[in-house]
Amino acid sequence: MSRNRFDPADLTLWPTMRRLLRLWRGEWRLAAFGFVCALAFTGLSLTIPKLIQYVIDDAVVPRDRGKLLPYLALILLVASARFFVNYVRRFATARIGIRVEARMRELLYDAYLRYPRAFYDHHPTGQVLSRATNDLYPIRYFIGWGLVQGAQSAMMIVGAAVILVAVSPPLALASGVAMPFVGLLAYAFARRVHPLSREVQERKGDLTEATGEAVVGMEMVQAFGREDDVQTRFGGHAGSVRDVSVQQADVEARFLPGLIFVPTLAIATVLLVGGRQVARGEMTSGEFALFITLLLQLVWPLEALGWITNVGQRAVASAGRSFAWLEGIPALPEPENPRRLPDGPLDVRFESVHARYPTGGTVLKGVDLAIERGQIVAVCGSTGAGKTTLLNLLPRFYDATEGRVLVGGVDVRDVRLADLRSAVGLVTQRPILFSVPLRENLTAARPDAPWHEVLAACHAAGVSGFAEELPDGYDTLIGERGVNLSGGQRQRVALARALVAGARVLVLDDPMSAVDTQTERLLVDNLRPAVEGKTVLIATQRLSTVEVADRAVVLDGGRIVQDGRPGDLLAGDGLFSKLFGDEVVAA
Ligand code: TTP
Ligand code: MG
Repeated sequence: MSRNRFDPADLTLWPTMRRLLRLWRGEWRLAAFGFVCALAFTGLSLTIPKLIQYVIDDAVVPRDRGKLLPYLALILLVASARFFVNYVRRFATARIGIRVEARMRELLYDAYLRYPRAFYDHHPTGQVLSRATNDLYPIRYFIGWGLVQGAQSAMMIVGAAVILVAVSPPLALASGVAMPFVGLLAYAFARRVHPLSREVQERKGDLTEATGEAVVGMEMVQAFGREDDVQTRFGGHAGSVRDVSVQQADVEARFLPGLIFVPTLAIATVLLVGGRQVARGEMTSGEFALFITLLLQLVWPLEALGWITNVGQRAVASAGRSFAWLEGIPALPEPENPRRLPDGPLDVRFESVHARYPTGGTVLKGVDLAIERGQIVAVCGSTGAGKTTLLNLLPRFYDATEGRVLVGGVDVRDVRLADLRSAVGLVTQRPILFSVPLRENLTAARPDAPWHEVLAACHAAGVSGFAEELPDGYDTLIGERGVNLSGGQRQRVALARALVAGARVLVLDDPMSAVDTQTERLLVDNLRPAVEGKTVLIATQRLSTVEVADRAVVLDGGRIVQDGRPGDLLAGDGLFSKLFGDEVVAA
């Protein structure tokens, strides 16, 4: 696969441009239309100074009033045509830019959905978000405006140069000398101002993030009396937004007057040199006016070229970064020849499984564990022992670095992800609920679940008790804009959601840590019949949960050090009885 041979460092100018232009492909009609409009615009723009030349030489100087009106009408006609062409061109090209940007964004979102969990461990959320938002603006700007505007500017400059040289080569040379500086100045300006405006954006982002953090953590801030600290930090961020904005304003103040000044030098040259030529009769007054109007008309195209060069550089840089993610970060690989999971209950096997996080040491160092179909196994171990790590291998949130994980006798890497994840249901340690009605949270994994099954799951998971007391029952909106559930209630909703999903292997990561012991007992009693026929792995720190299990295993030092019936393990003097012995005494 070409994916493996990809090196983001290869994304220099041309490879990136090629990829960008590939996103244009569907837009060639609009693009061609844009370029035709640009050509027409250039032609019409160049016609106007020429008409001014004629009106002066033909009507004004000979004082022929009768010819003024027809010339005026002609100039108005050309100007209107130019207005119209410019108008439709902008509609067309803006669409291309917006569509290319949208396509790029879709590609990124699509990739985000497929990236393995490890990707999100190593990329700050802010970066992931801005790559698909702010980072794409230069691309839209360049594709939607820069390319066609650049072509139009180039045509304009060439056309004007040809006309000027044809009229008077020496004057063209003399007045033209200053003009390239307009372009250079515009480029220099863009080069300085763009990083600053980007930085202003970033600092504003920091400010927003800091404010957001303070708002989300307001409880902590107020509880620990950290208001002054937060205020200082906020002040620091606000100050740097101000400082960079001032720098940006300074750069603008330094360059913008220059951009107006340089063209006047060219005009001065025309007045000086051209004025003499007119006086000596070597040039007509009309030609003199042609020079001045054409030079004035060149100012913007020259500035635009300098500006576009810089926008292009930024677009290529930002597109390069996006393509590097799109092509350089492999999604979790899907098997080339996927195997089907057998029907019915599934067994689970870990075969000398090693697992390590890219940032840390090896967490699992050879776990061997075979779980029969329909068995309930409690995975125990002190905090940080690797329970979550072990369970996360089943839905392939991470892959084992060594060894194999098998579900129904099939290596999880040989099953299509969608199949695997519908067979393996998961309740994570800190479950996330969506900001939608409770009903939709419950059926998130299986929207067409029959309502009686949902109710049964809610009964088993202890949701029914509190759901009926919510303001709108099962239709109550959950989350920031609705009702906030307690930690234990959230866990129970997550458990019910996993039961509704109808997975054949249930992976429960400390599902009742936030539930009081009495409720837990009730739940545990309800749970057994609800998971009948399913293979269940429960990571837990609670003896009352372990007691529903047919079997308990203890993780320590990256291996399974104990394995047996919970009652037997408790009677022994291994790690298990150390972990849970106190609870028995307490109870
Ligand atoms: P866990 O597998 O999270 O340990 P645990 O689930 O047994 O602990 P708890 O009872 O508190 O839930 O972590 C094992 C080690 O792996 C620990 O040192 C932290 C590390 N780790 C990471 O580096 N990255 C991760 O994403 C996770 C989950 C753990
Ligand atoms: Mg854990």
